[in-house]
Amino acid sequence: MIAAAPHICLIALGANLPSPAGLPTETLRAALGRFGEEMLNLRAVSRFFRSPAFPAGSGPDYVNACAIAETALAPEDALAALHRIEAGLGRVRHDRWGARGIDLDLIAMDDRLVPDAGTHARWRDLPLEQQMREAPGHLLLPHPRLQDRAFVLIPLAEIAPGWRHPVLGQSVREMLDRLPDAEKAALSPISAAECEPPALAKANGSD
Ligand code: PH2
Ligand code: MG
Ligand code: MG
Repeated sequence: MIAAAPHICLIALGANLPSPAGLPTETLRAALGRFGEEMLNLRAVSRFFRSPAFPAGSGPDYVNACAIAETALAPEDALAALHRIEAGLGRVRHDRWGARGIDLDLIAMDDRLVPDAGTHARWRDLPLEQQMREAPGHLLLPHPRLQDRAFVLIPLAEIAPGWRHPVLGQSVREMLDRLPDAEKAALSPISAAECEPPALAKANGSD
């Protein structure tokens, strides 16, 4: 039997509280170390960045990063896998946008639009005030706020600058270029010694 072509997942990682794995940099490393056992084969990891919490003043600074993983899982199953990794690292879901010890967001899978163009447009265009109150009860891909978030686009531009948004038609690099300079300047890379990523899976290995 010929195996189905794997999907490329873009995943954003964030943490701004300690977890059972330790400080945010240690928690992100621990999360990345668990991808393989969830059939998410790690292919690339960005540097780790410190970024002020959004909305401003909502909590301690975050550590943010992005990763590329290859998987044969369907989108809902990849999301469930990320939720299991979060749960294994002590994530308890509290407030929307509240401080958290680990947050793993599925940002995109290939160039899929999930669930459909109309639903996606409604969430993408939601006014900020409503974004604070409403959360979609289902998976949306690409992540509806991707194009707005320097803390996602800056790390993502290190590993997937040419990935193109299936609705907006812009690459990661182009979306990043459109963000205000002040938002981009607020992120700073964390020294390599503090956040060395785990070894990547071999691209041609038996994983
Ligand atoms: N995640 C949030 C809310 N605010 N701010 C930063 N800087 N980084 C995040 O990852 C982040 C946030 C909700 O998931
Ligand atoms: Mg998030
Ligand atoms: Mg999340």
